[in-house]
Amino acid sequence: MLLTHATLATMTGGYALIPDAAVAMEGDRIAWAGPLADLPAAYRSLPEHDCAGRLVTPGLIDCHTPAVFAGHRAVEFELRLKGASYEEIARAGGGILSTVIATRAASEEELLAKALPRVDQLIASGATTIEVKSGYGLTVGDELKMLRVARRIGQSRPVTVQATHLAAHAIPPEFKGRAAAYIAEVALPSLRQAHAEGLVDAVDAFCEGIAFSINELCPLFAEAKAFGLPVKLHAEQLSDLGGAAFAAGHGALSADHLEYLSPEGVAAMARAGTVAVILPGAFYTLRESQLPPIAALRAAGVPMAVATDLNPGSSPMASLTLAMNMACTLFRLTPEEALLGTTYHAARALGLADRGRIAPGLRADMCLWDADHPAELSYRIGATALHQRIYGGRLG
Ligand code: DI6
Repeated sequence: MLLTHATLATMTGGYALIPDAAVAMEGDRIAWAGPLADLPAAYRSLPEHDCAGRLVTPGLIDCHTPAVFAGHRAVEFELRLKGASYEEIARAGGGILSTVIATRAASEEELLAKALPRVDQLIASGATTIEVKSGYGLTVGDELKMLRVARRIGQSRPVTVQATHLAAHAIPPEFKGRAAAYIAEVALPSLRQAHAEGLVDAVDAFCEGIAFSINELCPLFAEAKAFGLPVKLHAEQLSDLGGAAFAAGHGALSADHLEYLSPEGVAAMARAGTVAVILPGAFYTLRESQLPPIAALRAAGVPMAVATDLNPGSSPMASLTLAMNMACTLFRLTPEEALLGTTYHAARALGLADRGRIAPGLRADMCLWDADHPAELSYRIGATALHQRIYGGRLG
């Protein structure tokens, strides 16, 4: 297929636009991209799709979504409005653990049926690749169930799913006060089995006072390394436990949240090339007042990705363009940084070198927008300007 008359943001170097551009595709790959006037003769006879001047960007990538779960937490939303904090609710047995109870009770079929409409909303906001985490099962069987659902989402919808093992998300009541035992008896065995069944692409954990310490996570990251699986970490969301530097020391793909990130953490991430995944939906929902150190990350050259964190507790948000809007308004990212954050840098946060930009050899995942400038994607609040997606070289 050949796209013509596109206003092209390749994201290969910021969002400098190529007006009246063409993109030639062969199979699921991009063969050529540039000004239509320069289109090589070899591609001129491809079936043409006229973009009529629309903005064309790489397909968006949501690199942090615990999108598989049962139940909802609207009651906690009300409790927080009455003054309870996220941590208080978690410590009282609500929070993540309330979603765990509902998720354990749901079958694989039920979880898939509940997840697909959420994924459809992400797709409607321009997503062509999403990450899906486990982390609401917290038994070997239930973590595997969630990871199977993640794989089935990718088979059921035109979207690439990267499955992340997040058994170290919370300590279930049966392991209360025994974090190390939980890691040994649930997190590690579920990781081994998930790896053996080809269900896992990366390993994540929640480093926090209400979850796991660095020391408790060491065996998990060692096991991930033994399997050749990349690691990532929820770090410095509610307090500074040095999680980002720990993750960077393990060559992590990303450290995520980062509101309480220290200058040492920024420096460690810069050294390791660890992507900072910022999650404005959780910041907004929890009415957090501590901002992630965006200026320091920018100054240190740490790549910043933006994701929805689509989950029932801290970020019930299923729109990547809304996440971009919030990243700009709440965190002062530029619209250019926000778009890099849902394309090239999000791909890096997932360890995917074959997408996130429009260039020969990369996957032909793109979005056509009813917009003529990329800043419009971040500027609109809660309205999608998506006209059409191209997924693996196919329209639709
Ligand atoms: N931090 C988050 O924001 C999500 N997970 C995490 O570790 C929220 C999980 C939840 O509240 O259900």
